[in-house]
Amino acid sequence: MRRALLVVGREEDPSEAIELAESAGYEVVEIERARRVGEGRLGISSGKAEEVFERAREAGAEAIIMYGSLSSSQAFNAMKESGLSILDRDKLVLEIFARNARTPEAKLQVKLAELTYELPRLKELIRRVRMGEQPGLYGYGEYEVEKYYDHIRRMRVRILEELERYRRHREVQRQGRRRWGMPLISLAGHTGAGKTTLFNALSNERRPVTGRAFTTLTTTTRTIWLGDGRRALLTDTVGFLSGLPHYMIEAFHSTLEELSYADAVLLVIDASDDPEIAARKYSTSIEILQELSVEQRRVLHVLNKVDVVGAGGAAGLAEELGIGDYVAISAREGLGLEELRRRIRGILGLEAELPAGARASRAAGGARGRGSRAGP
Ligand SMILES: Nc1nc2c(ncn2[C@@H]2O[C@H](COP(=O)(O)OP(=O)(O)OP(=O)(O)O)[C@@H](O)[C@H]2O)c(=O)[nH]1
Ligand SMILES: [Mg+2]
Repeated sequence: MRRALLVVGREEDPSEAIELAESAGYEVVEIERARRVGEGRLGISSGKAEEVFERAREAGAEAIIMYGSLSSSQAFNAMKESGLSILDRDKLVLEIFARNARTPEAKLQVKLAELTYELPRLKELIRRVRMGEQPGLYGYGEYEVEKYYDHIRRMRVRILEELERYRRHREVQRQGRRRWGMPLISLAGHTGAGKTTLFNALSNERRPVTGRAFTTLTTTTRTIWLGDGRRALLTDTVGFLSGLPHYMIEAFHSTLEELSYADAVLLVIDASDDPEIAARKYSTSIEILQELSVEQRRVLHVLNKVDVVGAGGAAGLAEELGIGDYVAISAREGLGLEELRRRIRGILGLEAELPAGARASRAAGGARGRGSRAGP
């Protein structure tokens, strides 16, 4: 693993930063706290920067992760003065994407995000070469750097065209599936919520689950049984992350678009998170679903990992997040899946509508039935 020094804001909880750093293949050898990441000409105050660069060299780090957003010139200055590679949060996420992209489409999506990240930085480089501040890229001068910039721009356009072909292919596939008449269900939620674990549990698949961020970058679709002899198609997709810049979400558009067309969306929430972290992840998820025009009535909230927090813990979190209606499950332990299937049938309109009275008495009967079975 590559060694990195991590810089976080003074008040910030470093756990997410450490998780992402590890997911990108870095071992965090030291954590430094700056007043704010993203200020001054070096991304942190000059006094602090001097100290951080020194510590990083002493610790044998090859990279400094400044956990925030750096402008192109801040990143350049810090790289020049420290002699180490400098990553901000976006760059760190891009490295995770690059490590995890397996399919041709995922690789193109990641490339698109990387080039979009790169372009303003190249512009900054060109500006500096012009002003005679910088020798250029790998020793090349202004003309070569500008040519490189144009090359990147053209490459970006080509990738966009290729991705559009994938998107159309997906659309054709989707229409084919519609013709079979099977409802489409999509998983959604923050990275690490347990979407793939749930996907595997419902479909008897063995898609990779690692515990590192962004394990899943492409979609997989399988037929699942919903009980009552009903079937549906379930799709696993890329996870969300709070505070991602819009262009990164845009890059994964054709993958995320699956959510727009789903008849039901299972919004998976990690119930074992601290309420504050859970709240941030939840509001990010809701924003992205809104952006993808997913209607509320198609969304089923699924509180996962109840094996860790228990039903009471899940209920407490649901109340904090203002979620009135949810299903509590443990995807890993297979708890609550029957109820989940029943609720999915409900959202898809596959349950015969019972008059309210009949429903209440059936529910009461069910409860009595369970009670008597559990008794001596
Ligand atoms: N305790 C517990 N852990 C779980 C449960 N479900 C998933 N996990 C763990 O949570 C981590 C993330 O699970 P994944 O299924 O990969 O999560 P994901 O939402 O697919 O993540 P991305 O693919 O990165 O978006 C893994 O370490 C799982 O073993 C659960 O019900 N209980
Ligand atoms: Mg996954």
